[in-house]
Amino acid sequence: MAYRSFSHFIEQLERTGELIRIAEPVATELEITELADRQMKSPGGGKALLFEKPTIEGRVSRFPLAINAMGSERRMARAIGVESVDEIAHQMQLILKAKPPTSFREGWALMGQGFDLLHARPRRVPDGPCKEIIHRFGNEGSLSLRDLPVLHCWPGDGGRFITLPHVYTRDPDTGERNVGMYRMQVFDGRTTGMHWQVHKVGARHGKRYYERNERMPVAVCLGGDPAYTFAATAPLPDGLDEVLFAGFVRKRSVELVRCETCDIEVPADVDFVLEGYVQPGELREEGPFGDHTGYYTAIDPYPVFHLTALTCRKGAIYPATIVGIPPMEDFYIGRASVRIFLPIFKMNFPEIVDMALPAEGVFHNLVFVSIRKQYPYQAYKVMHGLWGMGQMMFSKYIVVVDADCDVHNTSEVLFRLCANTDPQRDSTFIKNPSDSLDHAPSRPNIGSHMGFDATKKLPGEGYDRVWPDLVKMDEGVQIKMAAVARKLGL
Ligand SMILES: Cc1cc2nc3c(=O)[nH]c(=O)nc-3n(C[C@H](O)[C@H](O)[C@H](O)COP(=O)(O)O)c2cc1C
Ligand SMILES: [Mn+2]
Repeated sequence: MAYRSFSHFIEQLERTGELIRIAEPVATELEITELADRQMKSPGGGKALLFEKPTIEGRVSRFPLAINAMGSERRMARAIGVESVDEIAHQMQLILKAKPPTSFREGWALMGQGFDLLHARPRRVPDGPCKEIIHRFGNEGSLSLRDLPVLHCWPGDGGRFITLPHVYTRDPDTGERNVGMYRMQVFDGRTTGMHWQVHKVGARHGKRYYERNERMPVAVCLGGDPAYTFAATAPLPDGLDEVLFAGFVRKRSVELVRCETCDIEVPADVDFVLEGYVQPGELREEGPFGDHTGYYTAIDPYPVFHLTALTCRKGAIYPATIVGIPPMEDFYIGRASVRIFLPIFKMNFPEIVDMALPAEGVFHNLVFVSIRKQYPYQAYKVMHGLWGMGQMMFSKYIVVVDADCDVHNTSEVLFRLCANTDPQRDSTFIKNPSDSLDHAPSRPNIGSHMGFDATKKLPGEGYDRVWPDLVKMDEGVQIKMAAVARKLGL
């Protein structure tokens, strides 16, 4: 099911008891973070919160603020219109199975055909609700970024940050669109930072504009169908359009309108559009920011976004999230991506049974993969494959276990890791790009990664003893005693 607007989604959350409405004024400076963090840290991710009167330096904002709207398994699934994220994963698998592709790219191309079948290609429309109110800069009384209830999230933050932006850019050579979620520090009413990290597609587009010495049109959307928000975070291969992906996920074509002051198309039904540009070469210090890693990321130079117009719909709701010590809302967003893209990983590595990125690892720090192992060193083949695939390149520790281990049970994986490895024989170090946010490597953006083969060792792997069996009860006895236990009230 597709949502007509972000507020439509919020209404649905409220109707199903997934949202708490807060009528009293609460400060965008630290206070909203504290209340949201309590929800995010409570079992299963707590509730979504709708602050009707967020305050900005003591003034009540003219826009309400919603936070933690995708911060549970159920809300994340509802955000993309399903009861369980696995429904989308299943559809993905059906598309991939229609005609077995032979490469990652071909798999995506095939998905593109699937989009067609599902009428998910975007449609151009002349106008839309996102333009109900238009503020061009320079006009008297126009809205500015200072009117949005942008959070100052943590005490050590360098300022206010827009935390759920969908950043639309275009490849100047091919015209291909990209949408990524890159946080934006508000410097003043009409300029922000643009935190696209060096490995991200926005940064690649920016570099091309810089080389061509051309001003780069950029549009930033907030709100709308939460499928757009999800698509902006999804680790799609460079060149695969997030708008197509959003259309596929929500099973409805995304309607696009052209911006008023820049040559970019955006979904017609988002809550806010920040239109503007990045002047390649212009950098400004951004940060610090209490980040996904649970630590503050340092001040660093990043491009600057200049606003030329701000448009919004009537009744717009400002969407926000906070990041910090896990688990946070982003865990559920990332987890949905892993579920949905698992069929693609399996297509490339048919031995993969399941994969999990536990919350403690904050996305890429820790990856658990279970495989059906057939030949020696297969675990290493899988690790190296993953390290070569898109944003999986950042995976700091990969632990490979056998198919009968539940990768979603961290304690079971740690048990296998400890029991089944000889540390020197069963580990490998590699060099790879590191996540820009990772403060541990000696230099930014590069580092070492480590893989553990915690699978049962095969004869060809230098192990010439007899591998023991796991201690397990006989199934017949289990069934019989389960009945006895019930009778005895055990
Ligand atoms: C809440 C949230 C905030 C994020 N902030 C940033 C950010 O500031 N910079 C960045 O490069 N990636 C950030 N990401 C990750 C990117 O959105 C993600 O890697 C995405 O796949 C990038 O898209 P792209 O491959 O089209 O560049 C964030 C993700 C989430 C969920
Ligand atoms: Mn992308």
